[in-house]
Amino acid sequence: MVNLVAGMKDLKLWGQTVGLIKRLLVSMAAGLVLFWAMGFGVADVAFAAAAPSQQSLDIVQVHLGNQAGGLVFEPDTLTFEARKRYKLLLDNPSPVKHYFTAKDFTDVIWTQKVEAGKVEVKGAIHELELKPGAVAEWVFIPQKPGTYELHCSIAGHGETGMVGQLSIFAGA
Ligand SMILES: [Cu+2]
Repeated sequence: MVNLVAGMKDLKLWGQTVGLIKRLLVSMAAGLVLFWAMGFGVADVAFAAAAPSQQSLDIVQVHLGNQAGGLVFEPDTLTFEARKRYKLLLDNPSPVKHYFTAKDFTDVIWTQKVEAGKVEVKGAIHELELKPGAVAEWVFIPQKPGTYELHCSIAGHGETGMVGQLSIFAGA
């Protein structure tokens, strides 16, 4: 799918989104078996069509824990607009490791990449573990409006308040 996105960008087809979607639908109908054989779900193809990689990027920062060792997400409530592109900056300023676990949320976003250090990870991601001092960037486009839970899956952390709420609202 990354190659597909890059290819579309190269061909400067993003300005013709409607035509592109029509063509995608036609090619999906004609070549559904091929898409599946290549490992692309129909949903992934649709997400790619809605994900122009040069679209503007809203930056949102979330700290996992704090320097005092608090078991919290700061902030713990985030709101996203469907079909906008976001860069979620995660860091862990605390002395212990934490998880950013939000399975239902990650099921309804299209992840462009997760970048940590010099590594970029492509494709679906369900949770990230950040060791003390770690930073990661998660670039994605929310798709389905709703309210989804966030927690840290380290034993005892979610139970003592390391939880949050991720909301997606329908855009214009
Ligand atoms: Cu934690």
